[in-house]
Amino acid sequence: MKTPLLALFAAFWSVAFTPVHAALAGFTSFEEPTLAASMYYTDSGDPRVDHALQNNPGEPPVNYLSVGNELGFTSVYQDTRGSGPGMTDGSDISGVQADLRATDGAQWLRISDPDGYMTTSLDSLSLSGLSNVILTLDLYVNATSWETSDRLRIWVSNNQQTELDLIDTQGLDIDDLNLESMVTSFSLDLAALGTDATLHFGLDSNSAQEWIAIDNVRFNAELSPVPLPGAAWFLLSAMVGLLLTGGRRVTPNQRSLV
Ligand SMILES: [Ca+2]
Ligand SMILES: [Ca+2]
Ligand SMILES: [Ca+2]
Ligand SMILES: [Ca+2]
Repeated sequence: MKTPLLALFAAFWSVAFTPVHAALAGFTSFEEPTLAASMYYTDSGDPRVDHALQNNPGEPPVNYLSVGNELGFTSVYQDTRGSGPGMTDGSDISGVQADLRATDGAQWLRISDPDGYMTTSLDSLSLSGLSNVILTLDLYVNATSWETSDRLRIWVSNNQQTELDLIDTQGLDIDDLNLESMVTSFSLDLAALGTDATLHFGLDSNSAQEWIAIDNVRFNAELSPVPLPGAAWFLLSAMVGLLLTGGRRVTPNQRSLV
């Protein structure tokens, strides 16, 4: 009787007190998109009109459809400068690029000289069933002469329009922020977002040397234990209770003697 009793206890304990498990809820290192022959991305859209950016044959991908491992992403351009060529000038090294400075693997995502505002957004990630979700990523900022009119923003949003910034240099000069020519790692607790998270990278700049790159994006989390339905709790408790009294079970003969 002892062996099955102990086994049932062990099963009961493992179900009742399942520990949380660390999990990688989502990630991208920009290793899956296929590298292009050219480093240069040339937008075929109208730079005076805000629009989604398209992938162009032979050019670095600015959009990626996930195949189930790395998160996918899409990119948009906004005309914040009013008079520039936007991303149509053929000299913008944007999209997924191979680079020895990539902090994970061999590729990263770069945004360069959009002459406007380019934003790349990752696929929305469901946070349901997760707890203690921590977002981490690496940012590289090129060293050049930035101006206050340039803006670097990395933020996370949810479907309720809540936004959390990892960095926003609006009104500041990137020259003054100790970010240039180095990798800066960011970490953000996403508890305030609730059920979903969408990560965005944005750069508004207007010079070929004004560029940033992102790599090694990870959403680390803990898997919440799945609560047992009430009926399962009742059944498990009843089985354990039955076995606990098994050594004193009343037989038909004994009952007749009482
Ligand atoms: Ca990478
Ligand atoms: Ca440009
Ligand atoms: Ca500088
Ligand atoms: Ca500038």
